[in-house]
Amino acid sequence: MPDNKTLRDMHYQLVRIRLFEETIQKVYFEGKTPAFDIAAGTVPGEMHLAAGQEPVAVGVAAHLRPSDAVTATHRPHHIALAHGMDIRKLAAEIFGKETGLGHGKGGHMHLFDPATNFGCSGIIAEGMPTAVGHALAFKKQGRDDIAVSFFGEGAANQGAFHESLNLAALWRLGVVFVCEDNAWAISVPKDKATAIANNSDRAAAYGIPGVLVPDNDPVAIYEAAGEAVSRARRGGGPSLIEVKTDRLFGHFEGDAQAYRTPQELALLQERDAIRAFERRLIESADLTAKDAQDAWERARTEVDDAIDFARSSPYPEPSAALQHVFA
Ligand SMILES: Cc1ncc(C[n+]2csc(CCOP(=O)(O)OP(=O)(O)O)c2C)c(N)n1
Repeated sequence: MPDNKTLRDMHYQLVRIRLFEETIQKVYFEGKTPAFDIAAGTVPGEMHLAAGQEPVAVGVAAHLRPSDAVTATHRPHHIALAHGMDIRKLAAEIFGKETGLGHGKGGHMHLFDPATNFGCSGIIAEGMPTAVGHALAFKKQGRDDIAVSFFGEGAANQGAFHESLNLAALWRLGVVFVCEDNAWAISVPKDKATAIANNSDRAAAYGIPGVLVPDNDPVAIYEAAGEAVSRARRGGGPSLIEVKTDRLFGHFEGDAQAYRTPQELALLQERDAIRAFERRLIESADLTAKDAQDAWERARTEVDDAIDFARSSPYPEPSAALQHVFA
C-alpha cells in the first residue's frame, strides 16, 4: 500500500493530467467548429486524448526515476506527464510552437524528451522494441535503470509485441510491458480482434510473469507495478502487466463514437476512476475534502500557465523547416 505522501502525490498527478486533457480538448476545437475541420484552428491535425487512463500512467510512474526510459503511443500525454515531462514544453509541442520539445515539429504523437528519457510514436507497437533496446543498453552499461513500454490492447496483436517479449525474456532485460486495455482499437472491440480475454496470459508463452489488474484502480496498479519494477531493477527480467482501463473520450477528437451506446458512455463517466479514488482517500482520511479541492485548483493554475505559455510562444521560423528533422 502506498504511504500517505505517495497517495497524495498520485492524486495530484491524476488531477493535473485530467485537467490538462480536458483543456487540450477545448483548445483543440477552437477554430474547427461548427463544421469540424481537422486541419484548422489552434492545434491542427489529429488529437488522441487519454482521459480515463490516467491511473495506469500514474500508478506505474510512481516507481520510476527520470533516468528510466519510457515509451508510449499515439495517446501519450498522461504517460509523459506522469513520468515528469515539462508541462509547458509538452503544451507548446502540441501547439506546434518553437518552444516545444521538438521545436513544434513532432506534434502531440511524436514527443521526445531527453530529460526524462521519453519517446512515443504514431506507429502502433513501435515503442516495444525501442524499450527493449533501451533496456539492453542499460544492461550493457551496468546500470539499474529500466525501460517501461506502454501500449494498447490493439498493439498486443502486432508482431512487435511478440518479438519484444521474446527477446526481453531471452536476454533477461529490465523491461516492464504495460498493456492499457481500454477495450477498443479505434472502433474495433477487443473481442473482435483477440481470441483470449486477457493479454497478460500471453506472458506465459515467454516464461515471464503476467499480471492482470482487473480494474482501473491507481493503488492496484501501483502495487503490480512496484513488483515488476523492482524485479526488473534487480536483474530479474521483464514482466507484462495488463490493466483494464477506460477511454472516456473517442479514439480521436472529432470521433462521433457511433460504435458505443449512450448508456456505455454514461456508465464510463459514472465510474470515473479519479473521482472514485478521491472519494476513497477522503473516506480513509488520507485526504480532506479541502485538500482535494486545493489540488484541483493548484492543477488548474499549472495547466493554465502551460497553455498560456504555448499560446504566447512563437511558431518556428519557416527557414528552420529542415532543421532537427531526419528522414
Ligand atoms: C503499425 C500501425 N498500424 C495501424 C495503425 C493505425 N492505428 C492507429 S491507432 C490504432 C488502434 C490502436 O489501438 P490500441 O493499440 O488498442 O490503442 P488505443 O488507441 O486504444 O490507445 C490503429 C490501428 C498505426 N498507427 N500503426
